[in-house]
Amino acid sequence: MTEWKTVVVETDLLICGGGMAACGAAVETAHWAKQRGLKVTLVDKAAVDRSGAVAMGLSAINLYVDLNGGKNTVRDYVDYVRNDLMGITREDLVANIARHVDSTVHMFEKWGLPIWKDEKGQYVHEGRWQVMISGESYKAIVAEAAKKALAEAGGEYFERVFLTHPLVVDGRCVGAIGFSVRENTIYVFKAKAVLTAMGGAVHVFKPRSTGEGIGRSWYPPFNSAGSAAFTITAGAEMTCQEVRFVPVRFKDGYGPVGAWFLLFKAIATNALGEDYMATNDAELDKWGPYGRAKPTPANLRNWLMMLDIQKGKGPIYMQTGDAINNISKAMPDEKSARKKLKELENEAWEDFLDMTIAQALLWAATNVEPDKKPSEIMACEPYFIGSHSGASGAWVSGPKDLQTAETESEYFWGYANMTTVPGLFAAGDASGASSHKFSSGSFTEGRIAGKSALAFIVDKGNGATVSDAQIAALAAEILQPLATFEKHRDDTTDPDINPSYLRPKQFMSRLQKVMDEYAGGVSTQLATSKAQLEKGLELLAFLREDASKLGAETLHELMRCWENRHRLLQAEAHMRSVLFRDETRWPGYYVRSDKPAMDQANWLAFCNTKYNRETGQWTMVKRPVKYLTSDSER
Ligand code: SFD
Ligand code: AMP
Repeated sequence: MTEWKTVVVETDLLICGGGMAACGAAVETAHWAKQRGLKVTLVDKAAVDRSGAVAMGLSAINLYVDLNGGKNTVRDYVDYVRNDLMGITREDLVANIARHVDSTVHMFEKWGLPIWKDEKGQYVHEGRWQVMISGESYKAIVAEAAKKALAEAGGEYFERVFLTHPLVVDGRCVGAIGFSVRENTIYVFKAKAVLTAMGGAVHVFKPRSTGEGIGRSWYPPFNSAGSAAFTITAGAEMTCQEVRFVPVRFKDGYGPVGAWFLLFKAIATNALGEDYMATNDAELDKWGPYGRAKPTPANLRNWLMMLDIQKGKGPIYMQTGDAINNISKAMPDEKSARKKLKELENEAWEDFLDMTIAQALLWAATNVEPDKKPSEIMACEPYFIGSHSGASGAWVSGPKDLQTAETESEYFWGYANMTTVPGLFAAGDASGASSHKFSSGSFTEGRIAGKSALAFIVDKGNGATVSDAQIAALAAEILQPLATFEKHRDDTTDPDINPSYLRPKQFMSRLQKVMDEYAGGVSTQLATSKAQLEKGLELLAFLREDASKLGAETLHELMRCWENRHRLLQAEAHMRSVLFRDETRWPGYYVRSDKPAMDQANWLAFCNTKYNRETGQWTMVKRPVKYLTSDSER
């Protein structure tokens, strides 16, 4: 094998990832670190300008509370999130983000992000919480601010370094290790505190896009379970690993629906032209206090749609033409109606071009004129994402000042957003049970977590030193796939078919097949059961055995190997949590066919899990859901 070198970087705070939460942490901590003479280092597997979920841009900021506008309160937002997640929410975490998020949005605007304004100079809202942006360059704008802040504070950032493992000594997280995806270099980052913000997990489940469309997904494929694997491996308690997110999107291009439903007030119908939300309305009574919540929780909106598909009433269509024509026809005269129609048409295309360009291409390729022809929508494959309408992530401490006498002993352990591993913090997709943060909330949570990590550093100082032997063992493990491929590559004439190794794509296909067929993927209409999950876990154990036989031909493939090892941990945490939660709480995200109803008496609780890296054992534990106020106080 070619020579490899090892670079050791010493820092105070290590930020893992370069997405929204990481950039938030960089901007915030650079300010405080400079005052304290501390060093902040950020590490991204890609280039920060275009990395993570916002790489392509976005067309809306989905979380803006507008506290100063006075129309909403933090409590309103917390109620919205709690209802949308069928009661399973850490209100302290949601409130902490909601009370700070507006200042984040104002910062984005100051840095040059164009936010739509009406004639009175007010933000144009998509819905109650969402504001419209011309956001093709959203990530580049945010990245520029983060990099500038780091530079001014004497910090550093590393791009194209893929982090594989946390460094844990005596139970405290003291850094991370990974490798460059461009040159033969192992990177060791030694830190006093570590913030993980490496996004969610895509391609754990088999995607709908296969064959010529393979790789296309709603959430970015480069979010490959880095956060989950990092915190799971470190031994942190994880939460809501069963709460996957299944978004409804325009079919095959994965274009967003929010602007259509909220801004254009469109209705989606079945193939018979029926509004499934109206015709299936009675179903909502089955889902406890949440079925009648306003707005209807996202998973229940999916579920009512899926019921029609099961009845043979699909496909489902977004009635784009009706929506656009209804708005333009309401104009006072024909000339302004025509003008409005053009304006709406522009906005519809911009919505896709700002954040899901492939959908615009698909529209163009299939001659779609949105004012004339409806477009098919469908429920996607499941994703793991703590920042949108799913909730999976690490179990983190809340802020002290928001705790009540009932919550403090359960939800607070010293530093906001610290996981149960001292020195390891999490934000954005990486932290669980605080959904609906979106881009602005993730950035905000990064700010909160970063500042809290600095407080930890100031209080606790140095951790134990990671030994050279530990580093050498991890480096050997990281590079093993290259050695395996090199050793056996000439054993066969076709490098894809070899009894001594499997390539990362083959590994991923096997993982996805197990998840799809046994854990409730799209081919089973998101349904699974105890027996299916048990069988799936048996198959995952074999896959885990084969993980040590992964082979990599190039650095890029080495990254693919580690992405898939990360996905495997996310998959296992998910299956075990779906098995543990003995009910169906989020139909539309998944159904436990053997337990098809919600069980408020036993399962209004968090399902948490912990992994022991030495023994490979998982432990499941139920944690209580405690709200900040009683129903009568709201
Ligand atoms: O509506 C490693 N999101 C939307 N948010 C909004 O506010 N408005 C919208 O309009 C949104 N829509 C939307 C959204 C996302 C996507 C993909 C689409 C549409 C098509 C959600 C937000 O984008 C999301 O909530 C935040 O970005 C989450 O932030 P964060 O920081 O948790 O994750 P990230 O930004 O993806 O960054 C992850 C970073 O980690 C790096 N990374 N680095 C080193 N080593 C490893 N092993 C790593 N693994 C990953 C990544 O490179 C990246 O830098 S709407 O349609 O839903
Ligand atoms: P999406 O494009 O589906 O990610 O949605 C963007 C935002 O609009 C998110 O905050 C969603 O929760 C919200 N949203 C989308 N569709 C609806 C709907 N039909 N009713 C209420 N909120 C919605």
